[in-house]
Amino acid sequence: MTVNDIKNAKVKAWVEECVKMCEPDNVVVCDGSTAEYDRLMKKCVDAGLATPLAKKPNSFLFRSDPSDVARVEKRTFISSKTQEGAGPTNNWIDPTELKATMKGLYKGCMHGRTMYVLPFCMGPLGSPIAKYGVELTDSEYVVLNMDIMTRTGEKTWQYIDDNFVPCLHSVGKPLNNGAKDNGVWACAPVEQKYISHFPEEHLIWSYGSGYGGNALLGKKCFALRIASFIAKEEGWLAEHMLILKLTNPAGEVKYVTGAFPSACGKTNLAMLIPTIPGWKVETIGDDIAWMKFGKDGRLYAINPEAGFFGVAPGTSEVSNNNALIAASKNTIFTNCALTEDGDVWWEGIGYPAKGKLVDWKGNVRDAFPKDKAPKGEEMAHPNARFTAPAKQCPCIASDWESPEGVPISAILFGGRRPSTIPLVHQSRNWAHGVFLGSIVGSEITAASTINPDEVGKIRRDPFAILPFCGYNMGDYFQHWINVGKNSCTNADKLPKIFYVNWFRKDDNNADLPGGFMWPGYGDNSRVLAWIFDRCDGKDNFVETPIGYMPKDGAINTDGLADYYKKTLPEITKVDKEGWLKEVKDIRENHYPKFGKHLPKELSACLDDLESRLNKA
Ligand code: SAT
Ligand code: MN
Repeated sequence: MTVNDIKNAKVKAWVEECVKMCEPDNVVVCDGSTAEYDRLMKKCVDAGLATPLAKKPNSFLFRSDPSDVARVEKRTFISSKTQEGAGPTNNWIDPTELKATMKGLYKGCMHGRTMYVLPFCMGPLGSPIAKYGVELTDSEYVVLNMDIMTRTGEKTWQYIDDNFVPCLHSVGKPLNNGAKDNGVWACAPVEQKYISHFPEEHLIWSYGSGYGGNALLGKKCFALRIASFIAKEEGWLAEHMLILKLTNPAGEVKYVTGAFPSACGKTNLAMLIPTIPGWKVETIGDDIAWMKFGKDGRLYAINPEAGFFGVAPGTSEVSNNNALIAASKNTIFTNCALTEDGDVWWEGIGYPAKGKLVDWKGNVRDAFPKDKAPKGEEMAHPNARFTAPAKQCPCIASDWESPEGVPISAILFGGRRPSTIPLVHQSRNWAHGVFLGSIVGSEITAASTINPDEVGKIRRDPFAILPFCGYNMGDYFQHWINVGKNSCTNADKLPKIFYVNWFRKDDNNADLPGGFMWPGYGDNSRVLAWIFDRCDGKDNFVETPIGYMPKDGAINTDGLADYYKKTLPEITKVDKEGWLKEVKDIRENHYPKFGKHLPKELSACLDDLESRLNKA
């Protein structure tokens, strides 16, 4: 198929316009076949950009440029017509100005390269919730990853109409006069990177980065930033949430979504292996949920993605064996270390490496005797990733591709908070739940910054969507409030909302591995079980100033190490002083940012929380 064969006139005209601007040497319309995947991968291997892994069938390792290892939030723009439209938490440039700047960069940017035309679907093909896009890119790496992360290929064209989302991407490194990449990852310097969104036009322009969320435009750019804007217009929710299926020992099923910032364990939670007998967790999605009300008044979620772009470091047999199996074949690894016997290795993989390793920068080094390297000297970049097909996950739910989605009973919010926030608490009602989402904070991780000095600082990340909200965050809060109001006749059908924190720390307690007061991973099933029963209205809670919390003995502790049994009371009580500080920070530093866009329901919740704490 060639560009001339594209039936939709709008798509064809847009592709032709971009070809004229970017001036690629060739244009290829992708067919999504295995033969095409193999051909493009071979091109990457021959060019010295990818290494086949002897130990993992049909799997390859890429090393990116050291400046192109994560999303670049400072270079990410929500270019709505007005700055108010983008709101206080997004970078904004006037769309006319931004387009002029970027057109200057795009002019001739694909010299010496091929432009790939890649039609894709976010969501199960033909699902009433799914949406369609076309990505134009000059990166084979992007095509290969999009093949895993989205539904692509010729069959997609029949669904693509004038509502498609145009996604233009270039690595921003033209090869003039026969220049070659010579095995070096192509990208532009940081100040020339632009990850731009024009929400009113449902348009994405990305330039200068080949990495993850900057370049696989179906993911953060479309499925979150553009989709959140569309969702507000259309009355649904596009969220940075995992989706899991939870079955209790009686065989009853509930579906749960959870919003956590990047690299806070969404993939691990979505694939958790429960440590309490009789419970089962299966995966629907690990990063993004699109939720719409069904005819029965319940909220239904689909996973718009088809693969996992998971953080590799820290993934081990203990932390997430299901992810290891999902990524054991047909997987792309990025910025992991390479072993002598042709396998990947990373910090926290669960065993020390032997002999020599090629680190993520391409240097050959002696393996460390332990499975952890000093900060800054890691063999794998802390944001190294695996891109694996979701269907390879051993715990993928049988209904993960259900076109109408799965009905959601509970929504979790969480982040990395070493103090104050307890293990779990439940909101009193929907508006209070929106309040909890709005105050989420977390330590910064390597996924959200390319500056290692920022890692570990706490920032507010409302709904874990701070870097991914395509419009004014105050209006986004209001949208959530409205969603609850619109279904007020069905308030009992709305999901229940919880705030969890697996990351409380006590650095003075030598018993605790890593200083963490809760084991996390499979033991989070103990909290999920409490949440499950809460959804059924069981009497397993106490009322506190911050919401409903587990009553004594309501969290199953069978088989939990003694030192965690000792920390449990501490992390399941209200830290009054800590919360009063929290209230002060929200009142002085967080909420004022949103000005008149802040819903009055949220200031009311804040006042209410403060007075309840003071009375306690
Ligand atoms: O944005 S990425 O897709 O690169 C990963 C993440 O930050 O969640
Ligand atoms: Mn994410």
